[in-house]
Amino acid sequence: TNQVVIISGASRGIGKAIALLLALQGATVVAVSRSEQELSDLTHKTRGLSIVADIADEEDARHVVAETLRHYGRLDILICNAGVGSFAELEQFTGEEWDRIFDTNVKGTFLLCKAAVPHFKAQKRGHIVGITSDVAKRTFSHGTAYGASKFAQDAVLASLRKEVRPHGIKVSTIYPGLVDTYFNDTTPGSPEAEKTHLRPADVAQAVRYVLEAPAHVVVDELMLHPLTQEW
Ligand code: NJP
Repeated sequence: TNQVVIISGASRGIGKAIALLLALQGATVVAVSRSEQELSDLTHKTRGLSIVADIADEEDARHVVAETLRHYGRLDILICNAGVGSFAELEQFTGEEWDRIFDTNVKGTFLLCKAAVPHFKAQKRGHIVGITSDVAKRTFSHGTAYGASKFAQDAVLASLRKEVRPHGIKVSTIYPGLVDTYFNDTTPGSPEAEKTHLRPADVAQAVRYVLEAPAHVVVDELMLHPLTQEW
C-alpha cells in the first residue's frame, strides 16, 4: 500500500533492509541517517525521500517529521531503528561514550516519537515500531552502557504504548538477537557470521509481520534469534 513510513538508521544494516522490503511492498519510504551518500544510494532504489539528520538532536528530529508531512502530506508509520553500541568493562567507558550511546538509543527514540505522536493523535491512527534488542530483557558483561540504553529505550516504548493506545496508535517493539550488520564497527558478510547471526532481512520480515496485523490487533513485542545463539 502507499503508506508513508519514516525509518531512522536506514543508510545501512537493519534499517536499510527494512527500507528495501517496505518499498518493494509499495510503501513510501523516508530514509533517515547522518550520512548523505548512503542515503541517496538507497533512495535511488526505494524512490522515496531521504533526510540527513542526527536523531539525537531535537531540531533535527522535529525536522524529519515536519519535512515528511510537507513533502507527502501524510505519515502512517515511524520506525525507530537507529542505534549505536560499544562494549567494554565499566571502568574503560568514558562519560562521553556513555552519552553517545544514550543520546542515540534513548533520546533519539524519545525525540522522534515526540515529533510524530501529535500527528498520529490528530489522525487517531499511527504505528510506531521500535528496534531495541534482546539485551533489553537480559544483562551481559561489557554491556553496562549499551544494555542499560536498550532497557531504557524499551521502557520509553512500553510506557508510550500505554499512553497512546486510547488514541488508536500502535507501538510494537522488536527484540533481535545477533544481526550481521555494520554495528559496532563490524563488517557484515563473513561466512562465520552467516552461521551465527540473523540477516538484516530477517528483522525486516519481523517488521513486515507487525505492520501487517489487522487494524484491531497490535503486536506488542516480537523477539527473534539465530537458532545457534545461546542467550
Ligand atoms: O547497525 P548499523 P544495525 N542519527 O551500524 C544510523 C539494533 N540491534 O543495523 O547516521 C541518525 O549497521 C546509522 O547511520 P549514520 C541496534 O542497537 C543490532 O545493526 O549514517 N542515524 C545507520 O544507518 C540499532 O538500534 C544488533 O551513521 C543514526 C544505523 O543507524 C538497530 O538494531 C542486535 C544515528 C546503524 O546501522 C540497527 O543497528 C540487536 C544518529 N545519531 C539490536 N546514529 C546487531 N547488529 O547485532 C546511528 O539486538 N545512526
